[in-house]
Amino acid sequence: YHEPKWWKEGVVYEIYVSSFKDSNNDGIGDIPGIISKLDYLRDLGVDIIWISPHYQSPQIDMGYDISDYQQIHEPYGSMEDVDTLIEQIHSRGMKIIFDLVINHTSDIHPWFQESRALIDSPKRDWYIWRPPRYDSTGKRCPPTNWRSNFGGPTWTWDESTQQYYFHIYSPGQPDLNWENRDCRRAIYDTAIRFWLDKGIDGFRIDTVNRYSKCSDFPDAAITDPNEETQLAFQYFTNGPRIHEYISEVRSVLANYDVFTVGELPNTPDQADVMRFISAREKQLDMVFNFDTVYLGQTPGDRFRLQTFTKDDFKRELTKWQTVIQDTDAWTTVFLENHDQGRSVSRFASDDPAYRIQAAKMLAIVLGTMTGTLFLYQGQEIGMVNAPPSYPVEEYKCIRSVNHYNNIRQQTGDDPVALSEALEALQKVARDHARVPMQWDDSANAGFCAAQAKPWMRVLDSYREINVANQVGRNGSVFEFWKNMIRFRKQYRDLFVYGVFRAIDQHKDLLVFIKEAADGKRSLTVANMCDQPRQWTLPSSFSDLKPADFALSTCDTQEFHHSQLAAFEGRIYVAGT
Ligand code: TEU
Ligand code: CA
Repeated sequence: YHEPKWWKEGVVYEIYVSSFKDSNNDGIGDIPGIISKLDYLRDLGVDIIWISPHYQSPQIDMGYDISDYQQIHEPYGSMEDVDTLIEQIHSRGMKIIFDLVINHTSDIHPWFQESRALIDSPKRDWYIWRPPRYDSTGKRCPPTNWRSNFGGPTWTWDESTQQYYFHIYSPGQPDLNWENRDCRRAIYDTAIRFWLDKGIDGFRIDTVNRYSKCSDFPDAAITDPNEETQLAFQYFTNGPRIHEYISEVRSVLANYDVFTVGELPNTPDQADVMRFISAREKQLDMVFNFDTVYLGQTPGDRFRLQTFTKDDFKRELTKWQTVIQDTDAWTTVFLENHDQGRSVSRFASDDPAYRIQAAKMLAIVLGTMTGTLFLYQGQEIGMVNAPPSYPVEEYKCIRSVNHYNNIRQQTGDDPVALSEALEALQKVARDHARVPMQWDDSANAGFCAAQAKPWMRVLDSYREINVANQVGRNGSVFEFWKNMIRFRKQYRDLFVYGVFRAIDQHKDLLVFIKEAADGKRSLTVANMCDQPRQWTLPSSFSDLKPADFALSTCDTQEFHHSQLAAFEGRIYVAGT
């Protein structure tokens, strides 16, 4: 049994501010642009809007490098615009959450500037500084051999004070030292209380399990002998004081009706996850587990592609459904965000012959799963990855650019290695989610005016895949999602809160049952391949009536013929 809450039932929609809607034609999405699309989101059935970081930032990592927690990134608009956004969202009965990025700041944040200025600066200890080591030849080396998330060492040398500072991400994102109490207090006041007092409804918490680092900073085992740095997640993920810190954050939030959803990278162990999400632990309300979206990538080496099967997909996608069942924990349901390629391309098919069916099939699967449902902008119209012909210069993400440049350097521009690198970008780069939203079929897809230059190139697929030709059109992906969301809310006992049971059939089929406390039952059937498949009704549904056939991705009138078309999905609801 899960206690009903607004943040469990609400459908969350992530907006990537710079790519959603540009209101003043400087090529960068902005807050007024978001405001102009609120009715569109309301119409889709969105309840909660999460916006990517809108704070002042040099944008080394698209705003996940904050230089002032209380200022707005200028191209996005003013504080007044943000106040208006909050008010306009609330006046439509929706909620808004912000991105909370407090593992690190930008290196131009005044705190870091002060910290780096002098070894005995009062803020020196607000970041993580260490003296160098020297190898047998007397060469200066970083304090550990750890690899950062965007490539290269986790340490950057500071010439003037002759020490290294620590960063899990880029050198432009130094990690805050959570061991320092004054530093933690400053975070709570400036990054958290300030915005709660403006009336927002919660936070998506960036990389929430990395505040506490191991205390002794040992070298990592050498798993890549040819590399200068080694995988070292275990030394800066789920460290010894992490739950103490999150308890503190929680107590700051205690007097507000808000919720938290935290990112939980590199935490495969279920017991570790439960410590974050079990209600009695009083930590977070839910987390994003990345096991599904990591499929096809190598842990710690995103662009080293791996194959995965439909069984892998089914297993990872549904794992938390059963884990949370008999506990007081809650979970999330999602396949996309600003760090991942498009779900239709990665987990179904973006072949023009199938992509509409495929997008609807994924909608049926996600829309009937237990947990808080998160959609990412463009997912509601079935946007797909950039094609293989998208030129490498158009990839802008720091992670993609670093990777490609590394391969160039390491291989001396070897054409085979470069084409492999481009292939990896085409599959799993973060850029696919960051291209402009496709609003209509005018030049620049209606994201900005034709004469303006969007900060990232618009995908050519905007001519076929756009909001204008889907809203109000029968059979479109948008109308399907809208219907699905309405249906999910109508049967929230089943779909949002119900008990999940997987039914093993063919490897290409995902079949599961949901049960509500009052005996209502639903059956979700999805064909995940581009060929028709036979299926059989589970025995517990043998009394199914034609009227129980609730929703299908196909215009079929037959209610349970034994064949599913390519990428067909269906839902049956019995016992109403
Ligand atoms: O992502 C966290 C993040 O990138 C990793 O922990 C990720 O799971 C890992 O790299 C796996 O390969 C957040 C933001 O969503 C992302 O956009 C930021 O770049 C990052 O934090 C740094 O703030
Ligand atoms: Ca703009």
